[in-house]
Amino acid sequence: SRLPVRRALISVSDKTGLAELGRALTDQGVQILSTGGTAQALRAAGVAVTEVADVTGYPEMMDGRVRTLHPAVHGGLLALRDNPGHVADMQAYGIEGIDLLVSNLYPFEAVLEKGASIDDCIENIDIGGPAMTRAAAKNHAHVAVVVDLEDYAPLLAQIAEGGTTAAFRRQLAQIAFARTAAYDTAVSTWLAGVTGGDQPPRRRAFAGTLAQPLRYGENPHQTAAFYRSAHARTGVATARQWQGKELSYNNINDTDAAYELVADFAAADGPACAIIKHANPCGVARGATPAEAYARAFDCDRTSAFGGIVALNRPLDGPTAEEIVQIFTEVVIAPDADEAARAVFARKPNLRLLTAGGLPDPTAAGDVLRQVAGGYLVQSRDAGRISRDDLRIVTQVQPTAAQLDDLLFAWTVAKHVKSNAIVYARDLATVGIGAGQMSRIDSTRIGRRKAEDMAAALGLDAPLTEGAVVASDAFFPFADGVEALAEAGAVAVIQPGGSMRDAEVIAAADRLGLAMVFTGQRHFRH
Ligand code: 93A
Repeated sequence: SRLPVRRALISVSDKTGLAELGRALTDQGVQILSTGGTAQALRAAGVAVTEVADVTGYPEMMDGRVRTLHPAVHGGLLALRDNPGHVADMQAYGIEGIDLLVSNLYPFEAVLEKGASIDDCIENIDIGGPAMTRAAAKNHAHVAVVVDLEDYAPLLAQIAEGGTTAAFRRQLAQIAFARTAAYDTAVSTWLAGVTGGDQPPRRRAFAGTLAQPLRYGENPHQTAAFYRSAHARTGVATARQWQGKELSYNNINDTDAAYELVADFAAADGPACAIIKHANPCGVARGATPAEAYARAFDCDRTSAFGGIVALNRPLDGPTAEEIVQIFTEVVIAPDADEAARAVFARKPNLRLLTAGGLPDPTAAGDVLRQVAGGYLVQSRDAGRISRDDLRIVTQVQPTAAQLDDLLFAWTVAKHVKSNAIVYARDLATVGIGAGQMSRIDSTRIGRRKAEDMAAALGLDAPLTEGAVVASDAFFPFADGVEALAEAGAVAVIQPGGSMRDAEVIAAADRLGLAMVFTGQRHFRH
């Protein structure tokens, strides 16, 4: 029960593979209708075509805005061939059936990406193309619709076998509606940006194109794919991979966490490095050089760093690469990598090396999407930032200037640690991180224990938490958390404040001789 293709309408902006397609269809005896530019390209390739204008009896008008929007086209695409009423209408109005539509749309997304003017973007919103595509897809019982260059070959294979199968046409229809949905979403997302304002759009749409089918998801029994959004920011989705195996689902997730973290250290902060495991940092440090930043990040938790993801906010150089390849590392991402660094990494062919070209703007607007059963949650990115002027010192003991630097460093790291997050830091390097615990006090204990383990491994007299500062992503509900920090030897604390028991918490800090500052901003991350 294959449906033969007798009459095809081809209207494409992207003319890749068009000549070959036209010739192959003609060889199979298919009559071809086309819009102006497509007809011209086909004729130039020696393929005979009929202009749509000759079928509709109207020339292309209004700068091409109205060309295929006519019953001779849409009736030909939408008519049910086995419905006597439809057949009678076709005869009454002289409409001939169209069995195949090959269409790709005005390149709205590409024009937008080039930074075109609003008027240019508007003119590149295709109306006739999506209308035909949707009509043909709706009527897939009788019509095959191809919107993807990838489907030219399978289409021709089916026609060579006598026609298209119902299953193939249904699959093509699904692809077609996905394309028009993504297209309109790109337009809507762009308009939301053009209209501006702080009001979230009343209705939101999310557009993405398949960047990479993934071998599996978080676990091998899960399927997965990687989509690049219509307005991709600098980061893992647009980075260049120089070497190494294909990125996995978990690699992409962790690489994103790592790169977003280091991007939060501004140019003025100098080199910064983050090592990530399971989307949490196991070491973050600033340094005079990228190599020093890496070495100091590594020293926070050498055990966990094995098989980690390393991100730097500075181009990779040879010395940094030499440090990194000392242990097994899954992924390295940085804005760039010089020749010396690339030569070092080439010795470890399994290591995935990515360069992103630049750093994402941590203050950029954007949406974060999370799925829940039966729906999804949308929120704006956590672009919250504080500076020294936003801090309120609440204790009798004042933090020193160096402690303030460390407190702000720890606070920036804590923003990227799953809640409940506790980050111990010293001299602009983390020395103990407690992540993802259900109780804040457990996170304080875990961070401390990690510092003790490292002190033992490095042969230090005392864990580096002694004399360290601490960041807490959310307020302390009780004084016990602060008591635990003091017990670990911490000397200064940064936290949002705002607990019902702030007075008790501050009193405990005063009693224990700690300095404490409030940020007034929380950084939950789940
Ligand atoms: O300007 S439109 O929105 N109005 C139309 O009637 C129409 N018909 C086809 N855009 C229209 N198209 C689009 O023209 C197709 O989707 C395709 O992208 C393009 C092909 O134009 P040409 O054959 O002149 O290169």
